This record gives sequence, structure tokens and C-alpha cells, in this order.
Amino acid sequence: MVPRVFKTRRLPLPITPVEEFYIEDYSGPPKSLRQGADRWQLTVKGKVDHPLTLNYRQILARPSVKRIITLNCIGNPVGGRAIGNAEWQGIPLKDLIDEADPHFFSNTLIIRAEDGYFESIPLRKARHPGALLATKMNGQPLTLNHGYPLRLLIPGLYGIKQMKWIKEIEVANHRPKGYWHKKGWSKQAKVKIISRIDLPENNEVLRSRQTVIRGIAFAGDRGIQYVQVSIDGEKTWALADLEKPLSPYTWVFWKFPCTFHKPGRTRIAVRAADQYSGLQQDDLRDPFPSGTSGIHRIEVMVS
Ligand SMILES: Nc1nc2c(c(=O)[nH]1)N[C@H]1C(S)=C(S)[C@@H](COP(=O)(O)O)O[C@H]1N2
Ligand SMILES: [Mo]
Repeated sequence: MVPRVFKTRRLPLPITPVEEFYIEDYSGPPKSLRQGADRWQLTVKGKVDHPLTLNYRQILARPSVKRIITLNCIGNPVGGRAIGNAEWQGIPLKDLIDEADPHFFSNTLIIRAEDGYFESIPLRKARHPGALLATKMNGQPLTLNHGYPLRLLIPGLYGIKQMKWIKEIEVANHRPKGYWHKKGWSKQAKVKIISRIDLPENNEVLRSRQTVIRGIAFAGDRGIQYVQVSIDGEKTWALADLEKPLSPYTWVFWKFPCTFHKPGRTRIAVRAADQYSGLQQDDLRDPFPSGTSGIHRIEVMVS
């Protein structure tokens, strides 16, 4: 799993421009969609009373909503940039599922995409009030790289569940392993708490003893409760200031104004807590198999 990242600025913008948004897929955009979506259609089928087939025009004609949702790749390493935030527009997944009217005993959605990728999601998760079948990203039709004509977003889950180029949604009562799940990655793919230092950068030389440390923190749909920063080799921690997130499903920007007491090499670390499970733990630093919540540490030279 090797996401393509585009680091064009030191501190990210609250909404990631499309050209800077990381890209991850196992074999690139499907050929069938390169000429447009004229022949594309979405089918909702399986254990439902009202199977549906919708073409692109019909999907665009439906009432749509806008949601700001951050996407994080399960393979994103500690301090990594395979995370981005966008305003997505489309139809709530829940509305489409309800319209198809799943049978009482069904419990799973199997979602298939034009590139052969597929994933399964518990029906309960798919009914998340924030889950969206998006046609637009930051006000523009989705680009081919980001899932044109239709992609899924489910707050609280890693990118592996956020299918691009969707063509089929099957309601079922069995749970097949998804593409990455077969390769040993997490089946649930629930996002872990992460926090990252963006400014200063690792090994930067600081000309002044006074500085403002900045970065982001993210915990899916669980919200960030607080962020703590340490500038003394993790002996003590102090609270950072949080900006109000753009939605309940996005990253949070934090800042930490501070004064270093002595010159020389200084270690900076950050950790965050979500609203439910408490403080970020450092025990799982390897993104495989279920994402990392390792603590981001950098070293700077204070002159
Ligand atoms: N159809 C399809 N959807 C996919 C993938 C894929 O390979 N095929 N990769 C997933 C992974 S691993 C991630 S992290 C996100 C990345 O979305 P992005 O490329 O728009 O940033 O897409 C997900 N959706
Ligand atoms: Mo990913």
C-alpha cells in the first residue's frame, strides 16, 4: 500500500485542494471511465425489496447534501501525509439503502467498483448519518483519480473503505473479505487517533527561542478532545490550543506557542485524545495491519 502524496506547503490548508489530495488505489483509474460516465450505472441489488439502477444523470438529479470529511489511508505512517480533507457533495447512502428496502435479516453491504476492487461494510455502519455517495469534491465533479463518477465516504473508517468508481451495492447477509482484508489488513478499518507536527519540521534550525508549534489531529467521527505537546523529551506535556473543526468528521488544527529555555537539540512530541477512548497510545507504530496511532516526534535545533 503506497499512497501518492503531494506536499506543496508546510502547513496544510483546512480544505485540501484536489491537486494536493493524496491518491491511493491498487491499479489506477479504470479504463472504462476514461471516456466519461455515459455507459456507467449504479445498481443496488441483493436482499432488497426494491432493486435500483441509476445512471449518472439520475444520480445528479437527486437532492444532494454537502459534507466535510477527512480521509486517512490505513497505510499512512506516523507523521505521514496520506491524509486530506475535502468538501464532498452527493446523496446520503442511508437514503439509497432505505429506498432499496433491505430484508430484515440482511446485515452487510458488499460494494464493488469498476476497477475490480470490492469491500464489505456492516449495514449498521453504512447507515451512519454522515455516509455519502459523492459526485463532487470541493465544488467540482470528482476527478478520475478521486473516483469519478461516484465514490463512497463513511466517517470514522480508513480510506480502504472509501470506495472509488462504485458500480454495485449488494445487500447481503454474509461478509466476504475485501481486497485489502485478503492481504491481511483490518476488516473493520476503524480509524485510530493520530496527531502530527507540521511546523517546525524535523531537523529545522530555529532562529528564535520563541516559536509556535503547529499541526493537525484526527480521530474520524469521534472528535478530538484535546492535544498535548511536549518540548522536554516527553517528561512533561501541556495542552495545545485547538481550532474549531469544520465538521464533526474532520481533522483539527492545533497550535502551541512556546519558549525554549536553552539552545541546542530539542525534542518535540505530540499526542491527542478523542472524545471516547482517551489518549493516543504509542504501542502500535506499524500501519500494518490496522493503522497506526504512534506518537509523532521531531527534533529541532534551537540557536
Ligand atoms: N475502487 C477503489 N476504491 C478505492 C481504492 C482502490 O484501490 N479502488 N483504494 C482505497 C484506498 S486504500 C484509499 S486510502 C482511498 C484513497 O482515496 P483517494 O485516492 O481519493 O485519496 O481510496 C480507497 N478507494
Ligand atoms: Mo489507503
